[in-house]
Amino acid sequence: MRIGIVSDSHGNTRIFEKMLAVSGAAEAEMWLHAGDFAPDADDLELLSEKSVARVLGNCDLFVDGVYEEAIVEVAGHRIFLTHGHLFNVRFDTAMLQEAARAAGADIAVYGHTHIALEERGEVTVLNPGSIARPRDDQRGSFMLVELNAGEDPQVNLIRI
Ligand SMILES: [Mn+2]
Repeated sequence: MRIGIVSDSHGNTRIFEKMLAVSGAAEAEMWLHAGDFAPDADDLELLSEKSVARVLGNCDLFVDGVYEEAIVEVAGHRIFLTHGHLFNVRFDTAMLQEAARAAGADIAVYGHTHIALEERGEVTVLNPGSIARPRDDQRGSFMLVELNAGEDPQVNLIRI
């Protein structure tokens, strides 16, 4: 099963049209939005016609029913989704990995740094970078991830 991961759209929801036009993106069966801004996930839901799990970022105001962490169970995997600012991610992902392990997750997804990252270990750690305000490239980025039970996730980082 394919999922899409996006973060840090910061209100630039028009960029989702460009993202969804990328080959393969329309086949994502669900999306994760790692925050900043969490309400942008509503626009992504409308555009993609798929459900979008989301969490609050440090730039997000309180949104009813949206929290700073979420667990998403999909295709035999358990994903710990959080924005990252509460887990010292500008330093490293150790604290995030520990929280994911404690939650029984095999995948941790975060954003916040606006820098894409893929780390493989006991927990697979993924940051799609920022779709709207990248700090690691001129182009925004997102991820398409193939998830199958009992297999390591296959991760494609895509620049738009
Ligand atoms: Mn942030």
